[in-house]
Amino acid sequence: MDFAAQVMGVVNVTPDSFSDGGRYLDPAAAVAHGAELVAEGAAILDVGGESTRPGADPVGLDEELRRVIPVVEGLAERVPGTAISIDTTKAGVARRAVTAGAAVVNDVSALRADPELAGVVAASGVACCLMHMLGEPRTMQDDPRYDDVVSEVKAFLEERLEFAVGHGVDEQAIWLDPGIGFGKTAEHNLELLARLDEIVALGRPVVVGTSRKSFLGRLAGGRELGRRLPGTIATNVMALERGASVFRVHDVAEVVDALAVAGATVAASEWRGGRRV
Ligand code: HH2
Repeated sequence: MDFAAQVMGVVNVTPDSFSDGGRYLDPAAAVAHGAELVAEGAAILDVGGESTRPGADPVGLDEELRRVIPVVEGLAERVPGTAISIDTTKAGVARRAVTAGAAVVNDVSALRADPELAGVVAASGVACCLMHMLGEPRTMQDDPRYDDVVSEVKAFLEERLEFAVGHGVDEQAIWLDPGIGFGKTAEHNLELLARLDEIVALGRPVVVGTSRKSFLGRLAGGRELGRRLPGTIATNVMALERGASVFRVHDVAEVVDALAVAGATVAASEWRGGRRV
């Protein structure tokens, strides 16, 4: 099994993101933060200009462009060997971000929000992350229900994968994400993490984003944002063990270390007396 985990560092250029809103609104601050995350071991930087936290208001195209494009341009110059991901649902943002140097489009709507985004991804040949979300950010946490969350998320991702390929996106460039916290209760999140191997079985790299999310705080007895790193590490280590490939986090240095140790331990468990068992 290959445990070449890649850490995706989060660079939010928003006033209202749930954990770091307003900290990196100035492009220079966002670029400096991204460079710091790369020095800490991030292989990918995910630049976002629209918060998707529960209850967040949508952002218009011009405002989103104004926030993210200078940051993508700045990062492309400052950390040229790093893959830059643009976290957007808009074709207009993805198009400009790719021109500015982005190599990944991370779409939390899985190509449902903007009918033109699939074409932009296909034409530019960049990688694309398709994420599951039930409902839309404003209302997604209002009593989400599933019969079997894992089977339903898996069927959704399979359908979106087919949709993307049908619209000319190279299958090899597609990543899948169960969308932890996007229209899910804590129990749904836990079941998705526990049975992540079923999503991995779809055969595409799986991305997980648990970083600092509220269910981690609740499970640990009511931890505020600043005290959710242990839960972030625990869930990312478990996701690694179940075959995830990309780990989207705010606290890069700590997660890189945890995944290095966890990955080495999993690899050691597969070898006995110099032989793979
Ligand atoms: N989570 C968030 C945003 N984008 N993309 C993927 N692929 N997977 C995720 O789990 C994911 C994501 C939410 O986190 P954050 O960016 O910190 O907050 P906000 O949406 O408030 O900006």
